[in-house]
Amino acid sequence: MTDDARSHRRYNPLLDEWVLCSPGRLARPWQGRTETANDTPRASYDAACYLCPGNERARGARNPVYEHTFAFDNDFPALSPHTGAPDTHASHTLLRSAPASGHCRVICYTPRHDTSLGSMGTEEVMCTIDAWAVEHEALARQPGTRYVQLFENRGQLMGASNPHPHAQIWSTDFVPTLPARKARAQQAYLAEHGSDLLGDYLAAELRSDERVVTANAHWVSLVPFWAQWPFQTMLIPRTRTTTLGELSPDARRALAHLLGETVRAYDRLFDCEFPYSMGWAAAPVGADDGSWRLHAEFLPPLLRSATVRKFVVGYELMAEAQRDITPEEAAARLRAAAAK
Ligand code: H2U
Repeated sequence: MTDDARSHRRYNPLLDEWVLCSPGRLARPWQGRTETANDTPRASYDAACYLCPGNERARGARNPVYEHTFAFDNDFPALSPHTGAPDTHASHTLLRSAPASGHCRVICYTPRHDTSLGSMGTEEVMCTIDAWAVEHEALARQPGTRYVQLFENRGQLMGASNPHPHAQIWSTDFVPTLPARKARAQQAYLAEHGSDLLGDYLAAELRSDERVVTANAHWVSLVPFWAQWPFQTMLIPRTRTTTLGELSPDARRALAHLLGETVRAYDRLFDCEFPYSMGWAAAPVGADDGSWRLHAEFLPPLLRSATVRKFVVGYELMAEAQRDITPEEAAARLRAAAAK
């Protein structure tokens, strides 16, 4: 067994958890499930799409004939602005519940049904970034909002209900589990080292250059040292910022470039519309103490090809996150795809 193929664990300082890395396992035979690559070309307008301009949505509302971005209240929201159910299980300290309220919105990136962040022009991606920032700020301003999470599910494999390019944004009157862990980790790091965790991490990655996929004057895309998903990437700004709204016009343009490059590299890797969940990790609302650095995460499920995915099952569900291909190899393959 080569050194590279030796199993080891890597620490994720943002989530305070370990990932088991077992590079040798990729040699195992695969007779399990293969997915159907679902890349039938789409038309630029689909009369049956709930998100295309002018169309009626599932609950009867009609979309305007929008020309750039379009955001609306989710017709099937996971949270409502009214405070959730009272604590009905208080009869035992182990049976805890808590009220939860918030808003859920949908953001369409473009009227075109057949595009994506990888094929849209830079100006269009900038419009999308602006819409993300505006929506984030509007939800963050609402009284009681403590966190705003923006995410995009791309592809049926990741549960996207519709191929029209869009994201969802949910605000909550609580800081959800993972952002709360990230906040604690970044605060503890600042208290101990006097600098921000992701800033120091980025500096270390730029020195080694092993896991960087693509970079420009404002942003870096890399496969995190502790990545769980085979081709997971993280987009980190070179200057500490806490929300998209704080980005200068130059930083937004640079981000638009990097987003396009990232998604195109994914699409070239296995020659398919690469499925992923992508999301923005902004600081909790009104809580900037100098520790949090804005970042985006792409979590794509594909492992060996357009049709063989990673399953998070068994050991990973019971014991610890695990990956086969090393983050360094994943980064090298994504770098090559980005350079094509
Ligand atoms: P996903 O593709 O990630 O599921 O996002 C689409 C969202 O759009 C989903 O949350 C909403 C769904 O509830 N939606 C509407 O609000 N109205 C519709 O008519 C269709 C879909």
